[in-house]
Amino acid sequence: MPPLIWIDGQYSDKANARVSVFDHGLLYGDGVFEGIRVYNRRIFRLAQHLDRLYASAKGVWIDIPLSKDAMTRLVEEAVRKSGLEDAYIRLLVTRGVGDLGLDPRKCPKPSIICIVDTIALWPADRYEKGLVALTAPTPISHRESLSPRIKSLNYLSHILAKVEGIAAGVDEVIMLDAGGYVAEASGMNLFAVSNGTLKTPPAYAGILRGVTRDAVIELAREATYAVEEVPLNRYDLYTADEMFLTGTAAEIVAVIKLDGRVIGSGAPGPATKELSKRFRALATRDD
Ligand code: PXG
Repeated sequence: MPPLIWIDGQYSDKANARVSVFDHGLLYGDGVFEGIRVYNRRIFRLAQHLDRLYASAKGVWIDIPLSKDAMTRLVEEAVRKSGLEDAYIRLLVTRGVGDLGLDPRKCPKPSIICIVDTIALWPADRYEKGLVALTAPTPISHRESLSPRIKSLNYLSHILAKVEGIAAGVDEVIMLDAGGYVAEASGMNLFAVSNGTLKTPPAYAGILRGVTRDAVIELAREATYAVEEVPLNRYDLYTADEMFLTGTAAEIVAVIKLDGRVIGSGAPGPATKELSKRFRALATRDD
């Protein structure tokens, strides 16, 4: 099924979808976005994604020219029209078309783009065997610079980290914050499991608060795991029984080696497997 694209009121196919070269989203990365999954035609946690989108926009002083209700209807309609049962939605709001200067006052109206397509980050064997990861030399941006809580179109530090991992021949990278604590992966949140307790860095500390992260915390508590949102350093990851990553695109995937150290048994552990199962059940349930 080909991707379906909606740009400022018009549907197109991939070959015909066009944006202006004067769009500040392209010129400056001036915009915000969401990545959202559809399971069995149902959009997973759309309201939470839209809350985050509108909060990100507020964080960068973009006034989205559509109410949340209208945006909900737009995304639902695009998914329906795509005909896809399982899909990945990329929803963007850019500053809009302006001139070649930074001044956002030259951009009269933010542009809205909604792409409905599919995504697969890893081949199936990575979900079965787990990922090999490395700490990236590039840290995430300081929370008082460009807050990592804002899902902005500026992904260069995360992409640099990803490239550093690719150059080193690993599957994924772990990024540190300015204080040396572990923050997140290139596009995923991270969890360590030690003695039946899940630990993950606190959202306020300067990471993106993932929708999948929130769902996994809820599922883990339902499954009677203790969950702690605490600052973690690499030592906590090296010595954990299990480690896994969460994200809309990646879903849940184990990390079995970090910086050359084998994590736990060197295979996806029981908590990772149980939470993956519970996550799939939650995402695909039909009610
Ligand atoms: N941290 C960052 C920096 C992200 O970009 C997540 C965490 C997970 O959040 P959700 O809400 O999805 O659970 C993300 C989102 C990719 C890719 O190709 C990943 C994201 C967005 C776009 C592309 O890996 N992850």
